[in-house]
Amino acid sequence: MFGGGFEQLNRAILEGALEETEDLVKRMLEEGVNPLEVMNKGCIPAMEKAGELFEAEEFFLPELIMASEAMKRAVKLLEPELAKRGTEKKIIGRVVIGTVEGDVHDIGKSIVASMLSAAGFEVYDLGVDVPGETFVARVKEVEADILGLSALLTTTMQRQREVIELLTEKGMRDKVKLIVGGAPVTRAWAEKIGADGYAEDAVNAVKVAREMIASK
Ligand code: B1M
Repeated sequence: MFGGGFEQLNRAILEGALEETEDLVKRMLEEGVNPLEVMNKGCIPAMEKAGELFEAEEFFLPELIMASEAMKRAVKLLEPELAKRGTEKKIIGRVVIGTVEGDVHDIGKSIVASMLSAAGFEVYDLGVDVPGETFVARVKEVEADILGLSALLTTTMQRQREVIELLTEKGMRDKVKLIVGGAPVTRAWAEKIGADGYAEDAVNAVKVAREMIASK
């Protein structure tokens, strides 16, 4: 069912069909499909399409919310399977992650958090709409190696810069490596605001985080 199955799952998510989404994901996992492939081919394209339809005003907020809800159900089923595939048992580093203040988009950030966790990082996911002060306090409290800031809106990208400024103000900038990400975020933006790393997706976020730990 794989090729067609991914399309079917994309459609179910897009339609916000919660039960169908869950059934399809469960079936794929039972059939031994790689959970990362289910995520990348069966789920993420549906959210990309939802964004396009929203932009074209063919989708409005209620549809977007339903599609997100279906996506979250899929992610919930996939998370433990992704974690099981994590080969490293030893904790390789501590990561504090969250979506910046004013921004409630949590799907991408949560995928990044689960993948980091599966890769052997101890992850402190602070959720969404997280004030800069909260990030800084948590980094200090858990002595994080890495701070990950997600932003999905062009307006909230600016908060990433502010968190970096706050870390500098508190004399903590050299204590933690910073990764930024989210749909509008680019490598150029990451460099401009002085972040240490940028990742376009969850797989790359793990790669960048590993490199950061290795170079410490
Ligand atoms: Co919103 N939204 N949304 N939304 N939403 C976008 C971002 C938008 C591009 C849609 C559009 O117009 N095409 C647009 C932003 C435009 C802009 O800023 N220029 C937009 C808008 C405008 C809004 C509202 C303002 C709408 C309104 O109210 N009128 C509002 C804002 C609310 C707020 O935050 N204050 C809003 C609300 C919502 C919902 C609540 C309905 C819902 C979110 C539900 C939820 O998360 N619980 C929602 C959704 C679902 C989307 C889209 C359609 C999909 C986002 C998503 O989940 N993608 C989105 C369109 C789009 O992005 N194509 C859109 C799937 C996810 C797997 O990808 O999040 O990109 P992504 O994460 C990826 C990478 O970016 C990366 O890895 C992830 C996995 O591969 N990544 C990182 C993410 N974080 C990372 C961190 C890292 C590293 C990599 O290191 C730390």
